[in-house]
Amino acid sequence: MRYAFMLLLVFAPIEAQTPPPPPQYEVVPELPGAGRPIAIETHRARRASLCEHIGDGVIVIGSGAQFDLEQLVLQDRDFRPDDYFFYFTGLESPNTWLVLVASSTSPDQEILFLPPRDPRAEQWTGKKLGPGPDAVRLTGIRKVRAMLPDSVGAAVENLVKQSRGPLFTTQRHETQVHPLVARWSRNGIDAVSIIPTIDSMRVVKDETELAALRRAIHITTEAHKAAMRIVRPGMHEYQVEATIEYTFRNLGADRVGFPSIVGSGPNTTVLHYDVNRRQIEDGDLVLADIGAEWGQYTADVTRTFPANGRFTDRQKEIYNLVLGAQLAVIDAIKPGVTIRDLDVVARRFMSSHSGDLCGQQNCVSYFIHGLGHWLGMRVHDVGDYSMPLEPGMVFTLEPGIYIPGEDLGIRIEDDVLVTENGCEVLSVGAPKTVEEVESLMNSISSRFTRSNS
Ligand SMILES: [Mn+2]
Repeated sequence: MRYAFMLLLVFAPIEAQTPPPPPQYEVVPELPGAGRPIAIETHRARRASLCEHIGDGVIVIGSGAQFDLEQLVLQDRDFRPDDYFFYFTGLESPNTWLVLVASSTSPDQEILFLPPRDPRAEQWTGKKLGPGPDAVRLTGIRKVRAMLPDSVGAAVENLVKQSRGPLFTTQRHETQVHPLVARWSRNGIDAVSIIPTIDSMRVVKDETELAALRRAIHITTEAHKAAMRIVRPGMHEYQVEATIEYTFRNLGADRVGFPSIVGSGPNTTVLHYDVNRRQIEDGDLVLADIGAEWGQYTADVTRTFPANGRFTDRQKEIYNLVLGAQLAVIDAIKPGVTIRDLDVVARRFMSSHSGDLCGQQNCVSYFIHGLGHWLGMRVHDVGDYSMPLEPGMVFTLEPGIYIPGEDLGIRIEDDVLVTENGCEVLSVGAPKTVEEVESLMNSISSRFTRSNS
C-alpha cells in the first residue's frame, strides 16, 4: 500500500498538468442559493443596454416559481431561476420580478419586486432575500418593492400608461400564457416579446459569463479525466456516469447542464442515449457527452475512449478522421465566418479524407448531425445561426461519425470562445489525441484507480 503511494508521487508529473482551479468567491449569507456575490456593475450594464435597445417601453421579467417537492414529486429539483431574469439580476430568488422602464427622454427606472420574507416557509425551503436595504445593497437595484398580491400587475399597468412605448415580456409562444400577461391583455395592454432582443445580447458573452463558463468547463474536463482513469471492461455505463457526476459535485458544480450521455459499444451510435445501463465489454468504445453547470452556465464536452485503454487500428482510423475535421474547423474560426460556414469546412475535410475508410460510402454520410451550437445558460443556447462570429461568442464543435453496423460511434466535442484573431479552445483540459487519451488511461495513477475500484 505504502509503495503504491510512493509510485504515485514519483510518476505523477508525467501526466498532463491539471489547470489551476478557478478563484474562490466570498459567500454572501444574505443571498439565497449558494450565496454567491452578484457582479453588480455587469448586471447594471446589461440592464442599461437593454433599455438602450428598446428606447421607450416597460420590460417585465419574472424569476419563476419554486417547485413544491411534495406536490410535484420532481427528483432533486433545486430552484433554478429563469435565464432571462438571472441574466439581468444575477439573483436566485423565486417569485421575484424585475421591471425596467426604458425612456428616451428621462432616466431609465429599475424596480425589483421581492416577496416579503416568511420565517415559517423559510424553515422548509431555505433563507430568502426580502425587500429592504440589504436587497438594494446586494443587487445594485435602487428601487426594491414588496411583492404583494397584485403589486406587479397594478404597478406595471400604471407604468405602461405613463410610457410612450409598449409592454415587453419574456412570455414564450409555446408555453401557457402567464396569468399576469393574461390580465394585462384583458385590460387592453398587449405584451410584445422581448426575447429576440435579449437573445441577441446573450449570444456575446461578457467577462462575468466567461468566468462561469470556464469554471463549468474546467469541472467537466476533470470529470472526463476521472472517467478515462476508472473505466474498464465489465463495468456498467452507470458506474462511469457516477464517477463523472461525483466529480461534478465534488468540484462544486450546481447540477448537470443536461442528462449525462455515457454510451458504450452499440450505444456510442445513439446520439442522445442516456439510459446508461449496459455492461461495457472488452474492445468497446465509450462515448461520454457531458456538461457540468456552474453559476447557471453549462459546459458541453464529448470524449470517446477505448474501454480497455487501447484503441484498435480501426477505431483509431475513424477517430483521427473525426479529430482531423475538428482541427480543420478550429483553424478556420475567426470573426466574420458563420457556424454554417464551419459546418461546410468540417464536411469537406471528412469527405476529402474519407478514402476507403467507410467502404463504398463516403464517411461524411455517417456524420448525421450539425457541427455545433451556441453554449451558455442553455446547453443549446439562444442565438441565430446565420450570425457572423464575433469575439465573445461561445459555441461547441462536435463532429462525429456513427456506423451502427460496426457498433462504432465517435464524437469529439470542444467548447470554443471566438477571439479577435481566431479562437480559444476552453476545454483543452480533456485529453483529445489518441496518444493523450491512451497515455492517461495507461498511466500509473489510472491503473491504481482501476485496481482499487
Ligand atoms: Mn453538444
